[in-house]
Amino acid sequence: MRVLILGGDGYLGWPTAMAFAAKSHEVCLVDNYLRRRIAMETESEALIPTPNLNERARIFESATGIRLHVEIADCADYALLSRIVRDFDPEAIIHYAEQPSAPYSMIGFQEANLTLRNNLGVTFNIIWAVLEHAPQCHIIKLGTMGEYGTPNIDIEEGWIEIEHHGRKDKFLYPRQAGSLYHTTKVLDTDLLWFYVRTYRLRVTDLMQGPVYGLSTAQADLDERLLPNFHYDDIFGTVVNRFLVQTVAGIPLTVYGRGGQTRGYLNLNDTLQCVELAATHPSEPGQLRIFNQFTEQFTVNDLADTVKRAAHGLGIEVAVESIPNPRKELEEHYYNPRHSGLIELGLQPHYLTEKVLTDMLQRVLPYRDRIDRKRIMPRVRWAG
Ligand code: USQ
Repeated sequence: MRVLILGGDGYLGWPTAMAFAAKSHEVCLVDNYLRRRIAMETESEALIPTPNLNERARIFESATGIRLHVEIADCADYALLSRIVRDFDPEAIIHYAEQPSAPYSMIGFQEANLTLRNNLGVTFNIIWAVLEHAPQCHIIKLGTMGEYGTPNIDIEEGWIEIEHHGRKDKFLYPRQAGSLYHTTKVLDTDLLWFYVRTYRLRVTDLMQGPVYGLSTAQADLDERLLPNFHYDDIFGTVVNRFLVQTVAGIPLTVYGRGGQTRGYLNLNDTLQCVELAATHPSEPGQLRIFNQFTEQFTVNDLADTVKRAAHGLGIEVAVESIPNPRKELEEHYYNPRHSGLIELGLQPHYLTEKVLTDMLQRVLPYRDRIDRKRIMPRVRWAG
């Protein structure tokens, strides 16, 4: 299969590219280094140095003999993206090319504006490049569980049937996100759904929870192939942050009461889910939605599990509740369905103490690179 990966330099894009290439798919990656640039601007660079995309592709080729096509280009530039789609003629596009940080999107006008324009603009350009040059291509869009928010009813897989005054119909499940970043993902969904029902595009929307992990079959071939691993308050996700805090001897930063429940997944399960979606494409005119996570827990549960894993390695870490910089419920009902990907064949890797211990051991050699000023939240949801 010819697979075009947009946002190929990212935490998920890079390991996805290597995983598809290792399975003999032809892979083209596109990235404009937006995340690297805004991570530098906000003093939030990744813990482990990562070579640029062309260098990573060369290292991967010398380790495996497999060539990746790399395009350093901005997907928000329609002429560039449309030329790439026309020339590569993909059978699947995996769309990660978005500003992915909720805190970044809440800094102020410039950052919110960049997030809105980039995320919506790129999604719109993909839709049009596919309509014009590859109408059979399957678009796999990374959405987020955060689009749903934390409603006080069960969360369905993307759709809900509603009975009203004796009549029934099926609608997108209500979405009410908690940051501007998450809201851009809601808007993406509406945009895609309009073009799916009007122009018969084939789309899969993967509503993903926070991802953790470093190690994948290909990343383990060479330290320089590891994904970008952020631990800062802006780009770091909570599990990765807690592990780095443990190694640095900093109390784990539970925001507020710590009852916030989310659905989490291992990086290797993201790779499986995206591959399952690509090898089982949607039909023309179908917007297929999966809730992409394997297990759910509260931030407090997570902190306790990390603390136990650290103890097993002889590291004692404290857990500390700090004022929540975000506006979110800190105790709430949370019951999202997530059976679709399991039915397609997903075999989950759960967050065991062994997984955490392995990750702690990978992070330990980088202890001296941890910048303690990047741990405490620097961005607050104002208002
Ligand atoms: N949290 C803490 N302490 C921390 C960091 C986070 O208690 O030091 C809490 C947050 O308040 C939140 C939960 O942990 O309740 C998850 O936060 P996160 O920073 O790991 O995840 P989030 O900002 O929601 O965003 C991440 C990715 C984003 C993806 C999303 C999936 O950055 O790209 O879309 O996870 S989800 O959360 O399901 O929307």
